[in-house]
Amino acid sequence: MAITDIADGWVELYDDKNFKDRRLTVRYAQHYNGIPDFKSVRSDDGKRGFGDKTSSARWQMPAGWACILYEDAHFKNSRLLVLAGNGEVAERPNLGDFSDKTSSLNWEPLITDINEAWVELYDDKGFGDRRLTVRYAEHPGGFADLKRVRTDDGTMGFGDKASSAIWRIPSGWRCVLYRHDHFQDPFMVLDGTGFRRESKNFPVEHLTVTGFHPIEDGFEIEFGTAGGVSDQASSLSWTT
Ligand SMILES: [Ca+2]
Ligand SMILES: [Ca+2]
Ligand SMILES: [Ca+2]
Repeated sequence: MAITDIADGWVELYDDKNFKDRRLTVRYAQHYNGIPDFKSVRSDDGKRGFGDKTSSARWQMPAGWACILYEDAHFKNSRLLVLAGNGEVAERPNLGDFSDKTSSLNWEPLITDINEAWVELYDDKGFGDRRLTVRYAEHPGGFADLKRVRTDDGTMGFGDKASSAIWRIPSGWRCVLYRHDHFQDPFMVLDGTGFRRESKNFPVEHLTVTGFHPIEDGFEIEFGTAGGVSDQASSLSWTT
C-alpha cells in the first residue's frame, strides 16, 4: 500500500547485491536526523558497523521525500545517491559504482520553490578548496562576471575556478554556467530535480554539458567539446 506520511518511511540496505547478506533497516520515525556515521550502527542481526558495505537497497517513502546516501560520514562534501520516494516500495538490486561506499544517510524533502534553490561551486574537484554559494533568493539574476564575486571565505574572484558542484534546484529550473562573462557560451547545466545533486569532477554523468534534452532519468550526457570543462565558468544564470 502506498504511504503518504514520511513518519512511515523506511530504507533497507544490504551488504550484497540482490538484497543478500547483512541488512540494515533504517526507519524515519527512529532516525529522523539520519545516521551520521555507519561505523557506529548495528545491522539488523546485531553486528556492529555498516560503513562502506551497502550494495543494494529497498525503500518506501512518500512522494516528495528522498533518502540520500553519502559516500562520506556526516553528510558533507561527499558523493551521494538519491533514493527518491513515490509512495510505493522501490528497489535497486545493484548500486553499481556506488556499491560499498555509503558512510552516512539522511532524509530530504523535495523543494518546489525556486526561492529555496542554491548552488555550491568548489574550486577543486571532490568539493575541495574555496567555495562559492549562490542562492537564487539573493541572486535571482545570477552573476554576470564571476571575477567580481566574493567566495564564502570573503576572497574576491571566482572566474575560471569551478571544478565541482553541489546543488539543490526545483524541478523545471536549471542553473547554467557560461564560458565567458555576461552569459556568453553556455557549457554546463545543473538540472533541478528538487533534491540534492552533485558533480564531483566536471564533467561527469548527470550533467548536461550541451543541449537541454532530458532523457528518461532526467539527464543527458553530451560532451560537446574535447577536453575538460573544469576551470571555465565565467558567469552563471538561472533559467526554467
Ligand atoms: Ca557490500
Ligand atoms: Ca564511504
Ligand atoms: Ca578549479
